[in-house]
Amino acid sequence: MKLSSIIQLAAASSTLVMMLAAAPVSADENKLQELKDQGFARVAIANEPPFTAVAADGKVSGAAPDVAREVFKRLGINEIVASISEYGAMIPGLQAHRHDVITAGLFMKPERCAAVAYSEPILCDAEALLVKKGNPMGFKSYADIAKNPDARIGAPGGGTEEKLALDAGVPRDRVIVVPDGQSGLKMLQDGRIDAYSLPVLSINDLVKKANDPNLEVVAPVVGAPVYCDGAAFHKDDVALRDAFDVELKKLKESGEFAKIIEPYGFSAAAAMSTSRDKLCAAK
Ligand code: 6CS
Repeated sequence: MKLSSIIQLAAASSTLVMMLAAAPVSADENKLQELKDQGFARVAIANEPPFTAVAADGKVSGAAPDVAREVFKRLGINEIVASISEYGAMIPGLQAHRHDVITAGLFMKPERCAAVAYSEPILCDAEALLVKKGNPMGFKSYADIAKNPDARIGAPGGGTEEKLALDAGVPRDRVIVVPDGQSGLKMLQDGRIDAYSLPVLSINDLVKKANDPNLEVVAPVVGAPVYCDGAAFHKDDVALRDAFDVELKKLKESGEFAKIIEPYGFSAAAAMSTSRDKLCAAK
């Protein structure tokens, strides 16, 4: 090869190397840096203990924000700033960039997995029904509620329990959207609904605080799956999600993950025994 050609080739390849070196970091990789510069991550929560909770002084706790806070700290993002949202509004809020991540016990299901970038599993739980003492209508499943034309069930708007009831055949006008646990409890006590459905740990927390002997918990709801949540990121923020997963894995392996979630009643083993891929594929 002539010397002049070798020189041209060398010049071309060094230009190429310089172009690649200067290539801008993709928007995806930038998101982590953006949050580090911002100093906090904006998280969507529901205020449904023990998954998520906001105290009277505004302090945010609950297993999901506590795990997220610890993981983000290890990523160099020292604070989380929470906003309360209805479950059905969380994904649209994330897609509209009003939140950086959903850390609320938003259970992984195929349709949600298609809309967000979930982390690996964090909090798992079965479903429960809160009913009057003695379970007078004999509910064991959502199908039982469907079969009784007088039965009304309360559930979070856009939540898993609302969809399970509708899918079991409960007509829309007998599935009552309930904004929060206290409202659901009151509606049941006042006889405006005949069952209130949330995950088992949420119902148990509500009953413990209600101190009402006329309540009974039906758990688990027969035929309903055990679900697990993950932190849910915008579809464009896969690099941030992957960085979150690296630190979440270390937390799980060190035993610190269990130390955070098990005092709330969650099982670290349950989350570590499954995966995002399995949960997102589940029917
Ligand atoms: O993911 C959901 O839709 C459900 N997750 C929790 C923690 N509570 C109720 C909600 O429907």
